[in-house]
Amino acid sequence: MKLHDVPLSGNCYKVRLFLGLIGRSAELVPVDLLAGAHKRPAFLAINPRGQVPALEDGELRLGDSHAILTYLARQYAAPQWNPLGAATQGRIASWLSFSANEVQHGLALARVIVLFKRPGDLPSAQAKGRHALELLDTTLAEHRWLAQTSEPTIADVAVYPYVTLAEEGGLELSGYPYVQAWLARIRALPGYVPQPRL
Ligand SMILES: N[C@@H](CCC(=O)N[C@@H](CS)C(=O)NCC(=O)O)C(=O)O
Repeated sequence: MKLHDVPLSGNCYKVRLFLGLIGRSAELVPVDLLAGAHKRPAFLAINPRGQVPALEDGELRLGDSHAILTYLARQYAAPQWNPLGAATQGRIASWLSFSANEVQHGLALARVIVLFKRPGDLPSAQAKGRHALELLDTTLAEHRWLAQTSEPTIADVAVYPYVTLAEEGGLELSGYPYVQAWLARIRALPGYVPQPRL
């Protein structure tokens, strides 16, 4: 199995983290975004959307962090990570969408503006990020894990990276006690791997 990866990418970290939690490894293939390697034909043949992460496993070529988490959970992980109950499936899909929308356009965007000096509207991204943190804190005040299960699922793995990196986007986590407790629960899981920092 090969993971086309950028070490500082939170989207790639979702996959590296999940591989660690399920005790699997992948060959990490570095992609040079600055050199535009992700827009060249060799990479587009793996992920036509021209983004990392991208996974190769046998004949399968798959882009998008959430698609990859879903595949890995079904193919290699214990059922707890993506339980098949209808309500749980609905909740997991809802959190994966939250990760791709509120988190990506808020916490992740604020981080790339601050950390990588990318042009963008920082106050707007931070406001969206704070809104995402408020929603998370409200949920986590009542539930240990996002999908309201007794064990963590891929919903937690998808949302964790950009929340734990929120301070790199200028967002304080001190006002969100339930989010902080959830971050600590994830860090305590067997197989947890940290994200490299700049
Ligand atoms: N929805 C995608 C977003 C992936 C994404 O935005 N990847 C960034 C790196 S974190 C990327 O490849 N950016 C280069 C580009 O979009 O051209 C996912 O969840 O994997």
